Amino acid sequence: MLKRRDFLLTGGTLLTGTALGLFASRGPASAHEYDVGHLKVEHPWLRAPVDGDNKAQFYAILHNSGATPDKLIAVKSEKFGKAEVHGDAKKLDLITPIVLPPKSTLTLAPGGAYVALLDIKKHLEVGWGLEMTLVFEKAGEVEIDAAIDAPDAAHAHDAEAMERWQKAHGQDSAGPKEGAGHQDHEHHEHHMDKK
Ligand SMILES: [Cu+2]
Repeated sequence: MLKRRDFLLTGGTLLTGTALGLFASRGPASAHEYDVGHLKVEHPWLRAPVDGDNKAQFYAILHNSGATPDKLIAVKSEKFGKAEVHGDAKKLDLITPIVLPPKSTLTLAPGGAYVALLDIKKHLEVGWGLEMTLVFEKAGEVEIDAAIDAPDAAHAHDAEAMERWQKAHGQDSAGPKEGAGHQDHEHHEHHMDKK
């Protein structure tokens, strides 16, 4: 009993590793978010590479409830070679940190600041998830599970883009197959709920 209770409590708090991450992002259907220090990372997602390509773009909604600025300085995952943070939407060819002013919300979205994921080593299945680590200058590191959206998705969990992608790839519109308890699928159940 004690074990089970500990287990649940742990699962409801911050992510500290892959094993816990499996459970930490479940719960209410809308809770696709992660806390680290004064920061909250909401709906992390990425545009999957177009067919034959090996780079993707990462986005999220970043909240800083703290009294001091912070910066997203790096993104890591075993699944890609490197990431470049493009924090200045006016100079997207430059690699600059994504700056989070105090008491602010910053939405990374297509056309603005983003993180380029390069040299992707694994096929990223649209509709599933990618585990990654975000590195903030002050708040430190947090493990997240980013939703893998279609290459032309306009926002996180873009169901229309997903449907187009599925049609173009000969899949029905029922979403990814019910993998037997596959963690990535469970992470993004809320996406399926929206249909
Ligand atoms: Cu989400």
